[in-house]
Amino acid sequence: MKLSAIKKTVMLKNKKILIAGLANKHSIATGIAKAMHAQGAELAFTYQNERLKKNVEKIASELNSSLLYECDVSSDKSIETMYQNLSKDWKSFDGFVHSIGFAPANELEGNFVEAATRDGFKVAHDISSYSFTAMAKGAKSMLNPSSALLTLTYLGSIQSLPNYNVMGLAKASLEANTRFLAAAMGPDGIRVNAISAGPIKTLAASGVKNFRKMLANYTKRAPLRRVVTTTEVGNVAAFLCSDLASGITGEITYVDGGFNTAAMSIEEYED
Ligand code: NAD
Ligand code: 0WE
Repeated sequence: MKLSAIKKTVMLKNKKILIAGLANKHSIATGIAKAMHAQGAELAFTYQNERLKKNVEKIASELNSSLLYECDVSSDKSIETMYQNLSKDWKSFDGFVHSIGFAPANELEGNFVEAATRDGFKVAHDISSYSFTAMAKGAKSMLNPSSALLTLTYLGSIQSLPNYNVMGLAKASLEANTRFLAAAMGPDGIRVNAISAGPIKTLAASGVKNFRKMLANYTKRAPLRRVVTTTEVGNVAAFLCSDLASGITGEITYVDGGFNTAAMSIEEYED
């Protein structure tokens, strides 16, 4: 057979993927959902609360999905109910995307030592890291072999920067979580990975002091001299959840225009 006669296919054909963490059209989860849809995935969505339902419904319908479930990851009961409801529509599925992070706003401003509180630490680690484990635990019995789980992290896990504070600690935990989940679920053929995305102006970033200045700084140092888009993060997410990435697990993949690889740019050096 001629090579050109080989049937071309998309990366996520016959894959059912659950997306958690979509708040609006700017969300990283939205970029991921669009990319996965473009690669042929069937999608289902969770939303945090009634307030966000309409937004999620609109984007889901544009991506041919009417599978929506409420899930507040701070509650085991809410996660359990979500999976019970999902199981009525999907007997089994092929993975989920965890695009959820939260710390109380007062933790994300000013000197780390002064801003840190026991309760802020607890909330940040609970919502931003433990929830990934909790979602994996709940999904386990429904996941097909060759499933893939994915979460979103940030450079603040391995390098300090102003204001990110306790979220840096929570992301370090989330990355370790990714490796331990990969080790625990690998024997069942389930892969677990994280994408470390560069800064993107989403809802979670909109309240952050001097975020625009940070982006300007970023575009100076990043080898690509620009910020990344949710589309670019989405495309890598689609790859990592596809069988093309069947040999990759427990990894943190940077989608940041190379920022983490550069200590200084020529512009910074010469200024
Ligand atoms: P976003 O505000 O669009 O998404 C955050 C989501 O977390 C929201 O959908 C919100 O509903 C959800 N969430 C928070 N608490 C929850 C709870 N208790 N239960 C269920 N859901 C809850 O912002 P985003 O930037 O798309 O963030 C998605 C992920 O990407 C986060 O983990 C964030 O840390 C990570 N990330 C963001 C950036 C960035 O610069 N925007 C960079 C790297 C990583
Ligand atoms: O992970 C994030 C966002 C994290 C985040 C943002 C908020 C704002 C609103 C977590 N919790 C909250 N809680 C709120 O009440 N990012 C990677 C984006 C981000 O946030 C920063 C950053 C960057 C980058 C905060 C300070 C400094 C840099």
